[in-house]
Amino acid sequence: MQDTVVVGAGFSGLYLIHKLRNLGFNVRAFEAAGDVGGTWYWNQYPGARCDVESLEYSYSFSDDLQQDWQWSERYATQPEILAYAKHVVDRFELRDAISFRTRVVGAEFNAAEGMWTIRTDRGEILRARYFIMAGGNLSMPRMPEFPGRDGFKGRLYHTGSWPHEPVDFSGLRVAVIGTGSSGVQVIPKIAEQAARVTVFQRTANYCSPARNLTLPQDKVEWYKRNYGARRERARYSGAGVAAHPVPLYSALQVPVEKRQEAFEAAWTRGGAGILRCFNDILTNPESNELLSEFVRNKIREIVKDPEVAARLTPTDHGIGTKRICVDSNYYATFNRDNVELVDLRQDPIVTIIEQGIRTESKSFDFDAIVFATGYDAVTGAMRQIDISGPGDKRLAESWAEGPRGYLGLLTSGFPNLFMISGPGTPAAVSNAIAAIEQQVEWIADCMLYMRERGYTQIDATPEAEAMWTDHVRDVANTTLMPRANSWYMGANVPGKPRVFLAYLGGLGAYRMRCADVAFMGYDGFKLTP
Ligand code: NA7
Repeated sequence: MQDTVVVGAGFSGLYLIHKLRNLGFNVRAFEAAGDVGGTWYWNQYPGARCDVESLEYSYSFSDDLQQDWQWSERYATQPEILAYAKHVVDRFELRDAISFRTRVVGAEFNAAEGMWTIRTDRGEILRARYFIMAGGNLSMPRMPEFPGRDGFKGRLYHTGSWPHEPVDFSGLRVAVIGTGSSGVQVIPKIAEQAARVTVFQRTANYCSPARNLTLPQDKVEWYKRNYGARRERARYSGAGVAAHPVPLYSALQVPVEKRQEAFEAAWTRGGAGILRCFNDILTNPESNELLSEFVRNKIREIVKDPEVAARLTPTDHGIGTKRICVDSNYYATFNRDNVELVDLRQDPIVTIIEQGIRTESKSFDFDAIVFATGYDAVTGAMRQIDISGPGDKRLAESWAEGPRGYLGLLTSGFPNLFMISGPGTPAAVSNAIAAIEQQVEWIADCMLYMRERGYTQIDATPEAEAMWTDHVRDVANTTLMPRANSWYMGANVPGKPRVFLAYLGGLGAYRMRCADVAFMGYDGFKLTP
């Protein structure tokens, strides 16, 4: 019998298996994909890469691993990250714990026995004391319900479930719907190949240039010599990234020319760190507007056709309030003759037709349509599973008004059901691997504590859960982020409750809070012998 069933074999699931096995727990993981890697298994679209630098977006738990692995670029490509995940599974001999191409479809908790009964889509039924959700926060691709979609005669793709064979767009007329991080990455690549690319944009987005490069050997060696200190700094930082500056000043506190200099320097450095060139970009509307306008001006400089530039220029939200995109040649791609931009706010899609897409004003013929339309983020993967706690309490009902949880690690009424990268944790707004490591280690310590003291059940108290849920909301409300219609707010999924899904207090502060709660004997949790 298993002690522990884990859903998912991405970076959370792999580290969980490794960590818990080393503590003597018996772990079985289920993974819907054909191999490990989670989001990096599914997102095999051209141009897919991480928007956190590779020397930071990697495990820190094994110094041998971080010393041996060679990242080749500043921002790792999807194939390189997938190769890394495969290396980890082989290096730590984790593969035998994982059942691939198997989905967990349901789970019920038996209160008398203190055990979960877990069902898979292959008809397997298991019992386990601990049930751990490691299914990822960007793992449920969303395909909007445009009428006529199934009647399209050409090829349909979603960036989040891309074929594993190469896709050749040469000579084809391709539509791309969506201009978030995935669209911004895939559009320049398709434009290099296809005869014509038509981009359907609902919301113009801010992009910061990646300034990607082959990692210089001296930088890699410096990092490896200093990995201990870099990782420690990342662990206690806001976003789990050591290289992000820790700004001291408000954008309004410095003279105009100094501010411009700082904006230019951040633009030249590239990456999401541009949001940290001052300490109030995400909290003060005036500061935010200054940086937003700086980037708008960059768009106007890069894009030659002023009308296209205007359509690409975000005006309905401030920079960083939706996730900033880290791009390579996105805006410049609109200077190509084979690329056109349709603004869906001016000319919405009416229907998909056999030959392509019809908007209010026009019909377009396409050979392929690429949906870069994002995910049912953070809660989507968990809500796919029919979970019921004691007294037949259903998770879907418990979360009807929005997800709840204490520290985002357990949700009241569902004992021994741990969540990684769940709602109310900093994972979605941090270097995900740094956030994952902290949560895996907290859960493993908790399971060890329970085993050593003879506890068999842990549950969040309703009071602690209510306090944390309110705190997550209150912290979000000190920022500008809830104002935007982002996936962080659930705004991209029709009918999803409008709740900020991540904890914005920072990874370091969250880590300390979790550690204090454990130190106080798991304060806010009910432990049952
Ligand atoms: P995102 O960031 O959610 O982007 C999805 C894009 O698709 C975005 O531009 C959406 O416009 C657009 N979209 C979604 N639904 C529709 C419909 N119905 N019609 C037209 N356009 C639509 O997903 P990504 O995959 O790009 O990135 C997800 C995360 O992965 C990213 O933030 C990084 O953390 C990595 P909208 O802005 O909602 O108006």
